[in-house]
Amino acid sequence: MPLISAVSEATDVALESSTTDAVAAEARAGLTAYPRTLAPWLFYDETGSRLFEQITQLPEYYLTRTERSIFAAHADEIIEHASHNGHGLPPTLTLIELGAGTATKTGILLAAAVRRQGTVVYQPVDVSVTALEAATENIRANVPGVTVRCQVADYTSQPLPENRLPNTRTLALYIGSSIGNFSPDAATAVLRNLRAQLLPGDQLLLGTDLSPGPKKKVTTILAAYNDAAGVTAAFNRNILARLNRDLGANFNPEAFAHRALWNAAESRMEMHLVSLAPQRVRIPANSAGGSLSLTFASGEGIHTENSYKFTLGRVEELLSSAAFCLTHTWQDSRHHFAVNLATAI
Ligand code: AVI
Repeated sequence: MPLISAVSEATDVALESSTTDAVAAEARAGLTAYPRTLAPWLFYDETGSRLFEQITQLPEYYLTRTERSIFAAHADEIIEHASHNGHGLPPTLTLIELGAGTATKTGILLAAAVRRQGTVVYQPVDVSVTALEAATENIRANVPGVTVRCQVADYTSQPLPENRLPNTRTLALYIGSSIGNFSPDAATAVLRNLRAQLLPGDQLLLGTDLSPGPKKKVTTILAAYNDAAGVTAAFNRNILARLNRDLGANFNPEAFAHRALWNAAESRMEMHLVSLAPQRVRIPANSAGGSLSLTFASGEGIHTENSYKFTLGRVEELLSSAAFCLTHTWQDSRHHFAVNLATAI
Protein backbone atom coordinates (compact mmCIF):
# COMPACT_ATOMS: atom_id res chain seq x y z
CA MET A 1 0.00 0.00 0.00
CA PRO A 2 1.58 3.32 -0.98
CA LEU A 3 2.48 5.65 1.87
CA ILE A 4 1.58 9.23 1.04
CA SER A 5 5.25 10.13 0.72
CA ALA A 6 5.51 7.54 -2.04
CA VAL A 7 2.77 9.10 -4.18
CA SER A 8 4.79 10.10 -7.23
CA GLU A 9 4.49 13.19 -9.35
CA ALA A 10 3.47 10.92 -12.22
CA THR A 11 0.48 9.73 -10.16
CA ASP A 12 -0.50 13.35 -9.53
CA VAL A 13 -0.38 14.19 -13.25
CA ALA A 14 -2.35 11.07 -14.23
CA LEU A 15 -4.97 11.83 -11.57
CA GLU A 16 -5.25 15.43 -12.74
CA SER A 17 -5.91 14.56 -16.38
CA SER A 18 -8.39 11.80 -15.56
CA THR A 19 -10.14 14.28 -13.23
CA THR A 20 -10.38 16.90 -16.00
CA ASP A 21 -11.91 14.29 -18.32
CA ALA A 22 -14.44 13.41 -15.64
CA VAL A 23 -15.26 17.10 -15.04
CA ALA A 24 -15.79 17.58 -18.80
CA ALA A 25 -18.09 14.55 -19.05
CA GLU A 26 -20.07 15.52 -15.95
CA ALA A 27 -20.50 19.16 -17.06
CA ARG A 28 -21.72 18.10 -20.51
CA ALA A 29 -24.18 15.51 -19.21
CA GLY A 30 -25.53 17.69 -16.39
CA LEU A 31 -25.78 21.04 -18.17
CA THR A 32 -27.48 19.64 -21.26
CA ALA A 33 -30.05 17.74 -19.16
CA TYR A 34 -33.36 19.22 -18.06
CA PRO A 35 -33.55 20.26 -15.27
CA ARG A 36 -29.85 21.11 -15.33
CA THR A 37 -27.64 19.49 -12.70
CA LEU A 38 -24.00 19.41 -11.64
CA ALA A 39 -22.83 16.54 -9.41
CA PRO A 40 -21.67 17.59 -5.92
CA TRP A 41 -18.24 15.93 -6.24
CA LEU A 42 -17.42 18.87 -8.53
CA PHE A 43 -17.41 21.16 -5.47
CA TYR A 44 -14.20 19.67 -4.12
CA ASP A 45 -11.29 21.14 -6.05
CA GLU A 46 -8.65 22.92 -3.96
CA THR A 47 -10.73 26.10 -3.54
CA GLY A 48 -13.92 24.16 -2.82
CA SER A 49 -12.21 21.90 -0.27
CA ARG A 50 -10.88 25.01 1.49
CA LEU A 51 -14.37 26.57 1.47
CA PHE A 52 -15.84 23.34 2.84
CA GLU A 53 -13.32 23.41 5.72
CA GLN A 54 -14.56 26.95 6.45
CA ILE A 55 -18.19 25.77 6.34
CA THR A 56 -17.44 23.15 9.00
CA GLN A 57 -16.43 25.96 11.35
CA LEU A 58 -19.46 28.22 10.76
CA PRO A 59 -21.81 28.84 13.70
CA GLU A 60 -24.81 27.71 11.60
CA TYR A 61 -23.21 24.47 10.33
CA TYR A 62 -23.99 22.25 13.30
CA LEU A 63 -23.19 18.91 11.60
CA THR A 64 -19.40 18.75 12.08
CA ARG A 65 -19.44 20.18 15.58
CA THR A 66 -22.23 17.87 16.71
CA GLU A 67 -20.66 14.73 15.30
CA ARG A 68 -17.36 15.69 16.95
CA SER A 69 -19.16 16.14 20.29
CA ILE A 70 -20.67 12.65 19.97
CA PHE A 71 -17.20 11.20 19.32
CA ALA A 72 -15.76 13.16 22.25
CA ALA A 73 -18.45 11.82 24.59
CA HIS A 74 -18.55 8.21 23.36
CA ALA A 75 -15.28 7.31 21.57
CA ASP A 76 -14.21 4.64 24.08
CA GLU A 77 -17.66 3.05 24.05
CA ILE A 78 -17.77 3.10 20.23
CA ILE A 79 -14.38 1.39 19.99
CA GLU A 80 -15.37 -1.07 22.74
CA HIS A 81 -18.57 -2.08 20.90
CA ALA A 82 -16.75 -2.28 17.55
CA SER A 83 -14.11 -4.59 19.09
CA HIS A 84 -16.50 -6.81 20.98
CA ASN A 85 -17.06 -10.36 19.81
CA GLY A 86 -18.61 -11.86 22.91
CA HIS A 87 -15.98 -14.58 23.35
CA GLY A 88 -12.21 -15.10 23.56
CA LEU A 89 -9.56 -12.52 22.78
CA PRO A 90 -11.07 -9.40 21.18
CA PRO A 91 -9.80 -8.73 17.67
CA THR A 92 -7.46 -5.82 16.90
CA LEU A 93 -9.24 -3.09 14.96
CA THR A 94 -7.84 -1.56 11.78
CA LEU A 95 -9.60 1.70 10.93
CA ILE A 96 -10.33 2.54 7.28
CA GLU A 97 -11.89 5.91 6.51
CA LEU A 98 -13.86 6.54 3.32
CA GLY A 99 -13.47 10.08 1.95
CA ALA A 100 -11.21 10.93 4.85
CA GLY A 101 -10.59 14.58 3.88
CA THR A 102 -8.28 16.10 6.47
CA ALA A 103 -9.40 13.61 9.18
CA THR A 104 -9.96 16.31 11.80
CA LYS A 105 -12.56 14.37 13.82
CA THR A 106 -11.03 10.94 13.30
CA GLY A 107 -8.22 11.59 15.79
CA ILE A 108 -10.72 11.21 18.66
CA LEU A 109 -11.60 7.67 17.56
CA LEU A 110 -7.99 6.76 16.82
CA ALA A 111 -6.91 7.91 20.29
CA ALA A 112 -9.62 5.67 21.78
CA ALA A 113 -8.40 2.72 19.67
CA VAL A 114 -4.82 3.34 20.88
CA ARG A 115 -6.07 3.41 24.49
CA ARG A 116 -7.74 0.06 23.97
CA GLN A 117 -5.17 -1.83 21.92
CA GLY A 118 -1.87 0.08 22.28
CA THR A 119 -1.38 0.86 18.58
CA VAL A 120 -3.64 1.10 15.56
CA VAL A 121 -3.32 1.05 11.77
CA TYR A 122 -5.32 3.84 10.08
CA GLN A 123 -6.02 3.71 6.34
CA PRO A 124 -7.60 6.93 5.02
CA VAL A 125 -8.98 6.70 1.47
CA ASP A 126 -9.61 9.85 -0.55
CA VAL A 127 -9.36 11.12 -4.14
CA SER A 128 -7.47 14.19 -2.97
CA VAL A 129 -3.71 13.78 -2.46
CA THR A 130 -3.64 17.18 -0.72
CA ALA A 131 -6.32 16.10 1.75
CA LEU A 132 -4.48 12.84 2.48
CA GLU A 133 -1.25 14.74 3.12
CA ALA A 134 -3.09 16.98 5.58
CA ALA A 135 -4.75 13.94 7.24
CA THR A 136 -1.40 12.17 7.64
CA GLU A 137 0.29 15.23 9.09
CA ASN A 138 -2.61 15.90 11.44
CA ILE A 139 -2.78 12.34 12.80
CA ARG A 140 1.00 11.86 13.05
CA ALA A 141 1.35 15.14 14.96
CA ASN A 142 -1.59 14.63 17.31
CA VAL A 143 -2.18 10.92 17.95
CA PRO A 144 0.85 8.82 18.95
CA GLY A 145 0.60 5.08 18.32
CA VAL A 146 -1.09 5.36 14.90
CA THR A 147 0.44 3.97 11.70
CA VAL A 148 -1.07 5.87 8.76
CA ARG A 149 -1.33 4.12 5.37
CA CYS A 150 -2.96 6.37 2.79
CA GLN A 151 -4.75 5.28 -0.34
CA VAL A 152 -5.57 7.63 -3.21
CA ALA A 153 -8.84 6.21 -4.58
CA ASP A 154 -12.47 6.90 -5.31
CA TYR A 155 -14.11 4.80 -2.61
CA THR A 156 -17.44 4.74 -4.45
CA SER A 157 -16.01 2.48 -7.14
CA GLN A 158 -12.42 1.47 -6.40
CA PRO A 159 -11.18 -1.31 -4.10
CA LEU A 160 -10.21 -0.52 -0.53
CA PRO A 161 -6.85 -1.44 1.06
CA GLU A 162 -6.46 -5.15 1.47
CA ASN A 163 -3.69 -6.20 3.83
CA ARG A 164 -5.51 -7.73 6.74
CA LEU A 165 -3.46 -9.43 9.48
CA PRO A 166 -4.70 -12.46 11.47
CA ASN A 167 -7.17 -11.72 14.30
CA THR A 168 -7.87 -8.21 13.02
CA ARG A 169 -11.22 -6.69 12.28
CA THR A 170 -11.92 -3.71 10.03
CA LEU A 171 -13.82 -0.74 11.36
CA ALA A 172 -14.82 1.32 8.31
CA LEU A 173 -15.58 4.96 9.08
CA TYR A 174 -17.99 6.79 6.84
CA ILE A 175 -18.63 9.91 8.82
CA GLY A 176 -19.67 13.55 8.28
CA SER A 177 -23.04 12.57 6.74
CA SER A 178 -21.37 12.28 3.34
CA ILE A 179 -23.77 9.40 2.67
CA GLY A 180 -26.50 12.09 2.60
CA ASN A 181 -25.10 13.52 -0.63
CA PHE A 182 -26.14 10.37 -2.53
CA SER A 183 -29.64 9.49 -3.75
CA PRO A 184 -31.16 6.54 -1.83
CA ASP A 185 -30.20 4.09 -4.60
CA ALA A 186 -26.68 5.46 -4.95
CA ALA A 187 -26.24 5.39 -1.14
CA THR A 188 -27.17 1.70 -1.13
CA ALA A 189 -24.70 1.08 -3.99
CA VAL A 190 -21.87 2.84 -2.11
CA LEU A 191 -22.52 0.79 1.04
CA ARG A 192 -22.85 -2.45 -0.97
CA ASN A 193 -19.50 -1.75 -2.64
CA LEU A 194 -18.01 -1.31 0.84
CA ARG A 195 -19.76 -4.41 2.21
CA ALA A 196 -18.44 -6.54 -0.67
CA GLN A 197 -14.92 -5.81 0.53
CA LEU A 198 -15.52 -6.59 4.21
CA LEU A 199 -15.82 -9.88 6.09
CA PRO A 200 -18.78 -10.86 8.26
CA GLY A 201 -18.24 -9.29 11.70
CA ASP A 202 -16.40 -6.25 10.33
CA GLN A 203 -17.90 -2.96 11.46
CA LEU A 204 -19.16 0.25 9.88
CA LEU A 205 -19.48 3.56 11.72
CA LEU A 206 -21.87 5.75 9.73
CA GLY A 207 -22.51 9.44 10.51
CA THR A 208 -25.96 10.70 9.54
CA ASP A 209 -27.59 14.10 9.84
CA LEU A 210 -31.09 13.65 11.24
CA SER A 211 -34.50 14.68 9.87
CA PRO A 212 -36.41 17.49 11.56
CA GLY A 213 -38.27 16.41 14.71
CA PRO A 214 -39.61 17.73 18.01
CA LYS A 215 -36.14 19.06 18.96
CA LYS A 216 -34.81 19.88 15.49
CA LYS A 217 -36.36 22.69 13.49
CA VAL A 218 -36.32 22.93 9.71
CA THR A 219 -35.03 26.50 10.17
CA THR A 220 -31.92 25.08 11.90
CA ILE A 221 -31.23 22.91 8.85
CA LEU A 222 -31.94 25.75 6.41
CA ALA A 223 -29.54 28.10 8.22
CA ALA A 224 -26.75 25.50 7.98
CA TYR A 225 -26.94 25.73 4.17
CA ASN A 226 -27.53 29.49 3.98
CA ASP A 227 -25.06 31.01 6.44
CA ALA A 228 -24.98 34.73 7.17
CA ALA A 229 -21.33 35.11 6.09
CA GLY A 230 -22.09 33.71 2.62
CA VAL A 231 -19.48 30.93 2.73
CA THR A 232 -21.95 28.29 1.51
CA ALA A 233 -22.98 30.62 -1.33
CA ALA A 234 -19.30 30.96 -2.31
CA PHE A 235 -18.90 27.15 -2.05
CA ASN A 236 -21.92 26.66 -4.34
CA ARG A 237 -20.76 29.26 -6.91
CA ASN A 238 -17.24 27.78 -6.89
CA ILE A 239 -18.62 24.88 -8.94
CA LEU A 240 -19.02 27.35 -11.87
CA ALA A 241 -15.62 28.92 -11.21
CA ARG A 242 -14.17 25.40 -11.34
CA LEU A 243 -15.69 24.83 -14.79
CA ASN A 244 -14.03 28.09 -15.87
CA ARG A 245 -10.65 26.99 -14.45
CA ASP A 246 -10.73 23.35 -15.58
CA LEU A 247 -12.59 23.62 -18.88
CA GLY A 248 -12.09 27.25 -19.97
CA ALA A 249 -15.85 27.96 -19.64
CA ASN A 250 -16.97 31.59 -19.29
CA PHE A 251 -19.51 31.46 -16.43
CA ASN A 252 -19.92 34.63 -14.40
CA PRO A 253 -20.55 32.96 -11.00
CA GLU A 254 -21.90 36.23 -9.59
CA ALA A 255 -24.68 36.16 -12.18
CA PHE A 256 -26.12 33.12 -10.33
CA ALA A 257 -27.85 33.27 -6.94
CA HIS A 258 -27.26 30.63 -4.26
CA ARG A 259 -30.55 28.96 -3.25
CA ALA A 260 -30.89 26.45 -0.43
CA LEU A 261 -34.29 24.84 0.03
CA TRP A 262 -35.83 22.19 2.25
CA ASN A 263 -37.62 19.41 0.29
CA ALA A 264 -39.89 17.86 2.92
CA ALA A 265 -41.23 15.11 0.64
CA GLU A 266 -37.69 13.78 0.06
CA SER A 267 -36.35 14.77 3.51
CA ARG A 268 -33.42 16.60 1.95
CA MET A 269 -31.77 19.97 1.63
CA GLU A 270 -31.23 21.05 -1.94
CA MET A 271 -28.76 23.58 -3.28
CA HIS A 272 -29.33 25.33 -6.60
CA LEU A 273 -27.68 28.11 -8.59
CA VAL A 274 -30.30 30.35 -10.16
CA SER A 275 -29.57 32.56 -13.16
CA LEU A 276 -30.21 36.20 -12.24
CA ALA A 277 -30.76 37.31 -15.88
CA PRO A 278 -31.00 35.77 -19.36
CA GLN A 279 -27.46 34.77 -20.27
CA ARG A 280 -25.37 32.63 -22.58
CA VAL A 281 -22.35 30.58 -21.46
CA ARG A 282 -19.76 28.81 -23.62
CA ILE A 283 -17.71 25.73 -22.80
CA PRO A 284 -14.94 25.08 -25.38
CA ALA A 285 -14.54 21.67 -27.04
CA ASN A 286 -12.90 19.11 -24.75
CA SER A 287 -12.38 15.36 -24.32
CA ALA A 288 -16.15 14.91 -23.82
CA GLY A 289 -17.17 16.55 -27.13
CA GLY A 290 -17.49 19.73 -29.22
CA SER A 291 -17.98 23.21 -27.80
CA LEU A 292 -21.23 23.90 -25.92
CA SER A 293 -23.28 27.08 -26.01
CA LEU A 294 -25.73 27.15 -23.09
CA THR A 295 -28.63 29.58 -22.82
CA PHE A 296 -30.04 30.34 -19.37
CA ALA A 297 -33.39 32.07 -18.91
CA SER A 298 -33.75 34.42 -15.96
CA GLY A 299 -34.72 32.28 -12.94
CA GLU A 300 -33.47 29.05 -14.53
CA GLY A 301 -31.56 26.89 -12.07
CA ILE A 302 -28.78 24.34 -11.88
CA HIS A 303 -29.34 21.73 -9.15
CA THR A 304 -25.96 21.23 -7.49
CA GLU A 305 -26.54 19.17 -4.34
CA ASN A 306 -28.92 17.08 -2.29
CA SER A 307 -28.20 16.52 1.36
CA TYR A 308 -30.52 13.86 2.73
CA LYS A 309 -31.56 13.93 6.40
CA PHE A 310 -32.38 10.59 8.03
CA THR A 311 -34.79 9.13 10.54
CA LEU A 312 -33.31 6.26 12.56
CA GLY A 313 -35.70 3.92 10.76
CA ARG A 314 -34.32 5.07 7.43
CA VAL A 315 -30.73 4.55 8.66
CA GLU A 316 -31.58 0.97 9.63
CA GLU A 317 -33.29 0.33 6.29
CA LEU A 318 -30.36 1.74 4.32
CA LEU A 319 -27.85 -0.35 6.26
CA SER A 320 -29.82 -3.54 5.87
CA SER A 321 -30.21 -2.90 2.12
CA ALA A 322 -26.41 -3.26 2.00
CA ALA A 323 -26.16 -6.31 4.33
CA PHE A 324 -25.23 -4.44 7.51
CA CYS A 325 -27.06 -4.84 10.80
CA LEU A 326 -27.43 -1.69 12.93
CA THR A 327 -26.28 -2.45 16.50
CA HIS A 328 -25.87 0.92 18.25
CA THR A 329 -26.74 4.56 17.70
CA TRP A 330 -25.33 7.54 19.61
CA GLN A 331 -26.99 10.96 19.34
CA ASP A 332 -26.48 14.43 20.76
CA SER A 333 -29.01 15.61 23.33
CA ARG A 334 -30.85 17.76 20.76
CA HIS A 335 -31.23 14.82 18.32
CA HIS A 336 -29.54 16.74 15.51
CA PHE A 337 -27.05 14.06 14.43
CA ALA A 338 -26.56 10.30 14.82
CA VAL A 339 -23.46 8.11 14.79
CA ASN A 340 -24.47 4.54 13.92
CA LEU A 341 -22.50 1.33 14.40
CA ALA A 342 -23.36 -1.64 12.19
CA THR A 343 -22.02 -5.15 11.71
CA ALA A 344 -21.36 -6.69 8.31
CA ILE A 345 -23.60 -9.79 8.09
C1 AVI B 1 -20.03 16.94 2.66
N1 AVI B 1 -21.47 17.06 2.91
C2 AVI B 1 -21.89 16.14 3.96
C3 AVI B 1 -21.92 18.44 3.16
C4 AVI B 1 -23.44 18.47 3.46
O1 AVI B 1 -23.80 19.03 4.48
O2 AVI B 1 -24.21 17.92 2.68
C5 AVI B 1 -21.61 19.35 1.99
C6 AVI B 1 -22.16 20.74 2.16
N2 AVI B 1 -22.97 21.34 1.31
C7 AVI B 1 -23.26 22.54 1.79
N3 AVI B 1 -22.69 22.69 2.94
C8 AVI B 1 -21.96 21.58 3.21
